[in-house]
Amino acid sequence: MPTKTVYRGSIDYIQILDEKGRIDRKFEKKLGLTKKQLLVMYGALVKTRMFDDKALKLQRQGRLLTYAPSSGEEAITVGSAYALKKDDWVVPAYREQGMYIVMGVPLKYLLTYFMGLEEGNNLPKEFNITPTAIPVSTHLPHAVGIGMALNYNGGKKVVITYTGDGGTSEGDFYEALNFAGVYRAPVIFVVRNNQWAISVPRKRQTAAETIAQKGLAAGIRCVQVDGNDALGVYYVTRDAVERAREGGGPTLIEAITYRMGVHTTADDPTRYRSEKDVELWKKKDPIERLRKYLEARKILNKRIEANIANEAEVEIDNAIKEAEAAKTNYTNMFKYVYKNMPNELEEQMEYLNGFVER
Ligand SMILES: Cc1ncc(C[n+]2csc(CCOP(=O)(O)OP(=O)(O)O)c2C)c(N)n1
Ligand SMILES: [Mg+2]
Repeated sequence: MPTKTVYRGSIDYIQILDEKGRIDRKFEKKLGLTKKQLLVMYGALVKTRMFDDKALKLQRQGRLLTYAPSSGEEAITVGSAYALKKDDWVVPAYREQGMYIVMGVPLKYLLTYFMGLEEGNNLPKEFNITPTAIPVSTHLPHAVGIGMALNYNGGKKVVITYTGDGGTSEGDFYEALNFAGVYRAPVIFVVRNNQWAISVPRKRQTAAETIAQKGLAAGIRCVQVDGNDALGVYYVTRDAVERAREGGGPTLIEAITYRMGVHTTADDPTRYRSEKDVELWKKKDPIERLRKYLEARKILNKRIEANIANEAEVEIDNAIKEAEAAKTNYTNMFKYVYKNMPNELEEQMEYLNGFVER
């Protein structure tokens, strides 16, 4: 028998649209989204999926380097970014295509990045979005640092940052949560739990029942959401953003989804997982779900659907043309690592200069 219980935690789960696209009525009013806003959100999901399909084809044709698709996970990045203001900060990893689309970043930047050109990271000044971070979770302490700076400056902006289920096994993840909790930094951590870290399944990452509960030990609000429900993700993120703006500190959101395709174009999932799960998750598709709901409300019809697809296609095709015409200055990859370039980098740059001239 204990003398007393000193802590008891619980994790709430939110789903607003079920797998058949039926809405939970008690949330519909609270969401307060207009028909136009719902269509914009739907359009962003469709554009993200189309971008992915195109990018995969480009990679197979040798026109992009390694690419990390987000197919099936679009509701997480679209729904969460939709809760932000344009000048909020975003600290992404590498599978957040939907976020860039919602924030209005021209698609040529994403393509240029995946073509291996550093210029793709150099977004127009109007965006407070840090460069793509491939090293898993190393960007999370940076997000917290930005949050602490925002607090220090006394503003009302927030930071959102993304990582994967595997990313929550990293020390950087726990360190970031700890600092965010202690300093009540206005940071929203979004974990895209797609069940896989390349070939390592979620069960081999952690014995914890939920990933969300990892925030409890850091004294952080945490919540789990159906990551294939764009409205649910939007709702929990908006709540977290509002709290953070008002000084309520950080939130950890675990969004449950499934990685429908390859980890990256360098991966072959048939070597380590069964297609059965993929088939099961197809029925939970985030785009289908919102489409069914919008059709039932007569917000979406075949004509609007065709317009959305046409507009997205033109935008993506133009972005490909722009990206393929982009010029690169390879010295950029040396220039912005340190404020003052150390000798060894300078030597490497000079070596490459000689190589290029030959
Ligand atoms: C620090 C570090 N270790 C290993 C890798 C190689 N790597 C790239 S992605 C990845 C798995 C990440 O899985 P998860 O966090 O679940 O994100 P997902 O790719 O599923 O979106 C690994 C191990 C890396 N990029 N950085
Ligand atoms: Mg993962």
